[in-house]
Amino acid sequence: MLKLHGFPLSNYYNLTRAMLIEKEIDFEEVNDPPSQEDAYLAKSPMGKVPCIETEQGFCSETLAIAAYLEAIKPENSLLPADPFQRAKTIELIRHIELDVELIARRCLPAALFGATASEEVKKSTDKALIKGMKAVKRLMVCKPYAMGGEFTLADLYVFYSFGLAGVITQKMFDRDLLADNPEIATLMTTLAKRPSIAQVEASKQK
Ligand SMILES: N[C@@H](CCC(=O)N[C@@H](CS)C(=O)NCC(=O)O)C(=O)O
Repeated sequence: MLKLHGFPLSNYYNLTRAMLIEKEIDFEEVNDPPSQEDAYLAKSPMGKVPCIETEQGFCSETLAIAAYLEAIKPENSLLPADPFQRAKTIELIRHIELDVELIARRCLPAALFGATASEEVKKSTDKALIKGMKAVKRLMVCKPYAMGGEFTLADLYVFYSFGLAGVITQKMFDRDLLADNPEIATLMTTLAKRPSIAQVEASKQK
């Protein structure tokens, strides 16, 4: 059986758990926090979570894991069949990850772990986040899902990446990441009720 390594404090681990549930793929969870130890780096070369363990070996990076899962089980697809729509879905995912989540993460140690961020870092992060949100807003359809009528992998990124970026934005800049984006805020509420996401979120409370 496929094994998922990581820990539930990670939004990417939770995103991947929801993805496996959506695709109805059985998996076993292995509690593995991020680590720079050689033993873990052999599984995930940057020491990040999640990674999966298959009969052929380990694979890290959530988008790579998603591609693998789509290939081994095309049913319950989380990517549109139409090639252009599929490319647009991945385009949105990349912008969410690179231009919102990773930008917000610059302030993660200060927002959640008591570190300090310089005024310069705070200012440049806030500015880049506003730019990134404008970019993703241009791509998002929100009728009702991120890419339109179909629930896709992009919705899982919306929920888990904006969730984390929202917490950081509130703490660091005292503003609501989605204040100017009511359609995305409505989508977040819809996504919270999605059974796969609700199941993952409920398991975090235990
Ligand atoms: N690009 C990676 C991001 C994964 C990631 O950032 N994981 C975080 C936890 S949410 C982590 O392991 N951080 C530890 C580190 O950066 O060393 C993916 O798509 O899976």
